[in-house]
Amino acid sequence: MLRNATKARLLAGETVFGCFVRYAEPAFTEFTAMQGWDFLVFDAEHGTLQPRDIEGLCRAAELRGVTPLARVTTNEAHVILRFLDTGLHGVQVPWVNSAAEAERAVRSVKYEPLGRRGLAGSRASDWGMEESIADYTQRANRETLVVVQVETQAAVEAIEDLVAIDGLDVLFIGPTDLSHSLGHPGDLSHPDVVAAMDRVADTVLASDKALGIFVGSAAAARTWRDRGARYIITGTDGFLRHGMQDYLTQVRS
Ligand code: 3PY
Ligand code: MG
Repeated sequence: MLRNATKARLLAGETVFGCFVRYAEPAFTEFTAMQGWDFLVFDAEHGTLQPRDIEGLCRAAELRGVTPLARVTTNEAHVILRFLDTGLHGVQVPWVNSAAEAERAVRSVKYEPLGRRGLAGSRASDWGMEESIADYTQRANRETLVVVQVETQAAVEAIEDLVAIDGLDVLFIGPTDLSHSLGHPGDLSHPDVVAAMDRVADTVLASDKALGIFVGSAAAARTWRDRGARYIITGTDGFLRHGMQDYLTQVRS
């Protein structure tokens, strides 16, 4: 039964912390969920996760009371549908560069009258066994989180239009792709990249949408939290890498 605690916390003005997961092993998701995250984002954009994997990962996250989301591969209705049918509580859509693309993402996620998401019995609707399909569609429209990634120069230039789109919950800065798009791949502290992120942040913070961002460290998370970002994601790989390297450095010194 879909009850999106992360969306409820965002609507209450709170800040939520999440983590990308790229591995298809449900036990790893369950273990990660038990660390106390608000939400996990199964990353199908970068990596090998498929909807079939994600259905199992959703169960593992729900079992531990953590909101399951996925970053989908692309902004296409038939692709987003296959992810959402697994029972995800929302999606994060990469490379959304214009108001029309943001509207397309919302239409793919929402049922009538807000969108055109394909309707059938699936895990998302408890196969129609818990409530009527009509009630399910209205609940899904309320509960499902829509996050779009702002990670190109075009998206930065369209940011005033993007924040005006109904049905979007979070505008999420993707710093790495943004640096690439601006001609400074990987240089997140280049003045052009900083200026672009500032423009996006200021515009989103002045709107009724939540600001999201990817961070590589707790220090960066705190900086963005203090600035007003309320949907903050890091990744499991950084923890694994630093923990392992730290251990090996200590035992070999
Ligand atoms: C980026 O930095 O491009 C991202 O998409 C982060 O998640
Ligand atoms: Mg990106």
